[in-house]
Amino acid sequence: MDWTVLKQIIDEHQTFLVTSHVRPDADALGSELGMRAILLALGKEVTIVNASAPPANLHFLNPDGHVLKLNENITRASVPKVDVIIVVDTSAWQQLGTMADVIQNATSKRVVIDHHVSSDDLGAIEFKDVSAAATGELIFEAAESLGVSFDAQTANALYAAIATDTGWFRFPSTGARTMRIAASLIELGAVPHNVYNLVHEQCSMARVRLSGRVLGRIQSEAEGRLVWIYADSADLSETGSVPSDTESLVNQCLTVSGSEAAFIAVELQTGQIKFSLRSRPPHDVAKLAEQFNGGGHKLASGATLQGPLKPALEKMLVAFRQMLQSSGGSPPQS
Ligand SMILES: [Mn+2]
Repeated sequence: MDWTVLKQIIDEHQTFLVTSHVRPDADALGSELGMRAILLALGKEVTIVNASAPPANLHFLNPDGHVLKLNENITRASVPKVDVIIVVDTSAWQQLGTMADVIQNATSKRVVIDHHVSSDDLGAIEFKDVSAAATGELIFEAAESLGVSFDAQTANALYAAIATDTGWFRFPSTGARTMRIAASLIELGAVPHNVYNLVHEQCSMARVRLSGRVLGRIQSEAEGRLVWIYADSADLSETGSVPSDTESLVNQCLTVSGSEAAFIAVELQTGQIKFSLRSRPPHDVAKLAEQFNGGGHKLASGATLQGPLKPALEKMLVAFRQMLQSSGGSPPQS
């Protein structure tokens, strides 16, 4: 990636707003905080505002409250009018939630730094690399080329960004580049076991109970090539869990031998059904998600359908059967 244009944009402007997608994950937050550190080091003013708050297990990434939530920590009217808006870890209007409108109504120059396949034209100068395992990698590389180093707290945030987006360095996106950057972050003060503990080992009893209940009804389709689960509103209310407690359950489906694709459907309080979709190569669930106005990565994507649950599940099952039929994949072992 050539970062000279980014350097130029930063050199020529003074005020920046950094934002990312709704329901920000560690890559979104780590990338925002990394970008903030870069801009501060270069003497710029920067504000981070998102449409939604970080999930509880990622609050540790934002101990000083630098990541603001629109309409909660900052009113729309007080979002600063900046020279440049930098969008990290998404390039889809829909993923920006209520921030989409803020961006559209601003006269600021726009920059996108992202690694997702799905993308809209945000009218931005794009720094996009779909081969990057995380946007955090791109932020690290941008910092290197701009001659900026990170303190331990920011190194931890970027380590969290990369570790979580690669499933702790095991997804196919993990390469030598990923490991080199992770090593550099450790040298800067990131502590891997602390990050893992804070992200994954602070669960409520409700969350673990929910996972037992939901995984207890795991089902397969298409001779075991598709494995899927759902969580309905009773699962959430009776265990005392929240929708974000279902995160990562879908990955359990892909641990079943012979599985090539997986999904979880989660019934939200709004009545909408939120799907998280997973696949192994050569299947492409980003393309599948697009049928439902969703998107994401080839191997991990998402889409939200209208309820009720049952017809939404049926629609999704049809789409998966079609995908499995058309992209073949490995035949079951005999
Ligand atoms: Mn990401």
